[in-house]
Amino acid sequence: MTDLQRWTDLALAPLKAAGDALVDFPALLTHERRRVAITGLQRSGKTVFITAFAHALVTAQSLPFFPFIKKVRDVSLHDVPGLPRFDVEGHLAGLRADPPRWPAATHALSAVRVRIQHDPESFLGRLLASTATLDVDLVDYPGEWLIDLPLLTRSYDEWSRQSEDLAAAPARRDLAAAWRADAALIDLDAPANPALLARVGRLYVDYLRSCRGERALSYLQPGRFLQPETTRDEILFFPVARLDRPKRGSNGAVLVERYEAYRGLVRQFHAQVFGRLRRQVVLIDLLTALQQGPDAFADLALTVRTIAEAFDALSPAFAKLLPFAGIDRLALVATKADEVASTQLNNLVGLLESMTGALMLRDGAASSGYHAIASVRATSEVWHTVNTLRLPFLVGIEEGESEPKEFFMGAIPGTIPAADDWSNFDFRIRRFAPPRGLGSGPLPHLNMDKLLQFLLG
Ligand SMILES: Nc1nc2c(ncn2[C@@H]2O[C@H](COP(=O)(O)OP(=O)(O)OP(=O)(O)O)[C@@H](O)[C@H]2O)c(=O)[nH]1
Ligand SMILES: [Mg+2]
Repeated sequence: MTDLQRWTDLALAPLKAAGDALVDFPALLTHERRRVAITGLQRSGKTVFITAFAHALVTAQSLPFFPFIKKVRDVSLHDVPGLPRFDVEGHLAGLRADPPRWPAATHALSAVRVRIQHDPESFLGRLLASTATLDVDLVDYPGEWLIDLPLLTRSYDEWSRQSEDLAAAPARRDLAAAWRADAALIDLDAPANPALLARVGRLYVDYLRSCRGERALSYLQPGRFLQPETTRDEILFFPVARLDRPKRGSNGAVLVERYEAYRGLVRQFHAQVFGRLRRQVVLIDLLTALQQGPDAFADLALTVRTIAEAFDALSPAFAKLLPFAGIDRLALVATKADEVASTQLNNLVGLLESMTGALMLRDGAASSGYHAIASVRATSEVWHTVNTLRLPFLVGIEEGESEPKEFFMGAIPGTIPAADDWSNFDFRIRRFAPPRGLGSGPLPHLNMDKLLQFLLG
């Protein structure tokens, strides 16, 4: 496939998805639609974030919270046509239960439209209608799907080369030994042998799972193979970088066909979630990666950068056809910032900046920013004097415990640590249960208001 064909192909799907935005034109002055795409790897905090974001918008009516939207009259939740409803109320009920619980991991796509009705801001808008509408569409999906976006810019052969290189690196070599040994024996020109492909495919899936389970690595493709229900034998493929022109019906041809079929799913996902993207939030669980050590941290950095490159590569094609499809605001967000003391927030942002770096902000968005947030703040802070030093302690209930305790969390680095420094950390991350006794009012948070302002203002 030539680059041109590939781009045209990629551009058409989002255009179809954007059809309703185009026919909306007469209402544009009084009816604005913003799609905020929430991006993040698995367990980075997307579902909690979307719940808190939607709830903050709903409760913001009663707060002096919307300096950026004049006179909010009503905020309501709606379906996004064509997508299952994201269950804001259900997730909130879990957070407010006794004992409270975080949402379960996400296994499918869902979305919610937050409709804000307010006084029109423009002169022309005021002439046309008494109320203006701002729709904010929030889309949730399993984090594993995100890491597949780079496949849209790689042929099977290119993907295979990169995947084999990664599998040969020290952090993965031992885990990859089984599938690599068996894949090397496959005769790619021989007539397809489904049982053989399934066997190596299964070994490859085991490899991806142990990279995640044992090493906390995140650059794991195809991401859907990590989900329990998507690994039927007939869809499995794995990298083999010595494929030239596969013969029809051969093992090699089947691998390429399956790769292309899988890319169809990724393309559909990209169109549904990012097709009309204007504002994007990239959620990153930096603290967990930091805790896991240099390999996991470097792998997360590679993942974030590769996804950013894929966005870069994917957006210009349809931005040309659909001028308002480009990203105009990008927020890079370190989540779960309530797992460190408030004195460490600057370091957390610094670390995020040094990890994602100039690459993300190169030519992506008109306006970008780094943030450290807690969507739902699970800890509070107290200060004690220890040996004449004033030190902050976190107070929270650790996951699995029933009583709150105080924890001294220590310091986190403000830039990527040098190779020798990793062993000197005394930092230990803790998982906290959601706060108890949440009522119907606004949720406790850290910096969500600033992020909201940045995204919607
Ligand atoms: N302390 C704290 N923990 C959080 C916060 N947000 C998320 N978490 C933790 O992170 C976990 C994952 O959050 P989710 O929102 O489910 O993450 P996700 O990105 O939707 O994960 P997938 O659905 O698996 O892709 C939660 O179960 C919590 O343990 C937060 O604001 N503060
Ligand atoms: Mg989720």
